[in-house]
Amino acid sequence: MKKNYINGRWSDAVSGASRGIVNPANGEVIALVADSGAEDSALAVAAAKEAFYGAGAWRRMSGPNRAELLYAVADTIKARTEELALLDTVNNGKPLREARADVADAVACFRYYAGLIGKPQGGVYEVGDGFGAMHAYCLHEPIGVCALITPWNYPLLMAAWKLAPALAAGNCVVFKPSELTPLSAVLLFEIFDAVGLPAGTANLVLGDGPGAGAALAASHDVDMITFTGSTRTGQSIAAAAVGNLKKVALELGGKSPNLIFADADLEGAVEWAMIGIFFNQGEVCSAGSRILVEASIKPRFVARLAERAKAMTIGDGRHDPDMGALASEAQMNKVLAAIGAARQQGATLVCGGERYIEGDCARGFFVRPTIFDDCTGAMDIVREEVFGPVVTIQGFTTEQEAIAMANDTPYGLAGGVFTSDGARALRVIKELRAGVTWINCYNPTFNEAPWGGYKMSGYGRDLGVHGMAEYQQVKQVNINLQPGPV
Ligand code: TXE
Repeated sequence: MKKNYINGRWSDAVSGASRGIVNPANGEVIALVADSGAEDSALAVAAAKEAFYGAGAWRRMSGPNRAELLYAVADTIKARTEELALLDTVNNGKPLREARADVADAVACFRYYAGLIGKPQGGVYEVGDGFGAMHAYCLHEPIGVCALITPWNYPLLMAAWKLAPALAAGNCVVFKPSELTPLSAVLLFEIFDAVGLPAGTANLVLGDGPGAGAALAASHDVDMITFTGSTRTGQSIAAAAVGNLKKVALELGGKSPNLIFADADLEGAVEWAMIGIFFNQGEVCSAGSRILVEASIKPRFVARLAERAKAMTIGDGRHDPDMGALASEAQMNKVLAAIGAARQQGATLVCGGERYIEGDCARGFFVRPTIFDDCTGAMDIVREEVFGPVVTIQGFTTEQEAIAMANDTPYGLAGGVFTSDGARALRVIKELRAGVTWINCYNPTFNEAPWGGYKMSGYGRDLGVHGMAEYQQVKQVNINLQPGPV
């Protein structure tokens, strides 16, 4: 039985409840984990609070020592790559090579933030002389107790995206992974324990959203909450956070446009569009799920994309197919329902459109790569996030029309443009209301660059120096340079 990690000790849920963790490739229960509730979150928050405001071992630790521990975390993750990758594959369904790439990214993320510790921060200001000669500077301080809640599509990587900067900044944290995919997080916390993070610095609560998660959002002892997941849950977290005005950072859903102009390299655009929508089974917040393609090349583009999609291998992630299982039965059913609604609303099914049940896959939660053509902006399949291997195609004739269609969404996480006209690429990107954009590529993500959305895709940024700043307060210090009466 996998347990919570609170105040440096492994513990069962207070209620004693447990949950079976399922391999979505075959429906088998592969582990039992603590199924925690609000009372467990409260214990974890109390431990983080004492560690931060009481003992203060982590925030008072010198920068180089804190960095050394985070480098040790990175080294140990790297050394245990195969174990971690296999856990994410059997728990999430993704192909093993993609899980290995996630582990490599997680290693790089811990190294990046360990490296940021001690880099110049803040500023020194010449200030007005209304009170005589004065001088000001800024301190960047940890926020305090941070609650971090992550989804099930990138179990280890999302943990790294949030834990690495939060810890590098000197905070004490309570981490709640998705109740569906907690296994790699448990191993990550074994690594924290092994490298010797001070007790209470990083706490792990295994439980669901309405129980363990909502309690973190509502707690008045949590100073900041950061969340990646659905827009609806993000809204409920933001509402609960109002109670003590804790800081909130949200990375939410998307319905991101991928614009293909007629002058683009067609083969390259098709390959990137495949990565844009079918990588990680399409369970990617930035997925290029709306392809907008110039009418003159649409038939050729769709034919080639369909040819590539139909050729994809599907299967148990451990055998490294092109595409693995969706993360859960519920997610598969959500995707199949969206496909059914699209057909009813008149979208033309080009390929896929059904559950994949060949061979051993009949027991798992697989969906064939699906392309819908002749879509309109009024259809649910174009408006709502599916979070699966389903892409819509719409045609356009002018740049203006393409931009208007791209921005016709409540979301604003990502977007891409393919063209050989450099000035047009820059023009279009400038008009896109989205936080993450690509030119002549789609989906590559880097620890060094900020990640986050506009509009209902949330606010705040993961990664880069912006990601570290999210977990910091800024304090101004004003110094009177001439003691004595004003
Ligand atoms: O997400 P939830 P679900 C989208 C995607 C998907 C849909 C539903 O469209 O089909 O959301 O997925 C925790 N207070 N994305 O229902 O509920 C929960 O325990 C605090 C996009 O699984 O958002 C888990 O840890 N926490 C996305 C996390 O929220 C709560 C990734 C995500 O679950 C909570 C995932 C509450 N009241 C889904 N309720 C992306 N942006 O990458 C749930 N949680």
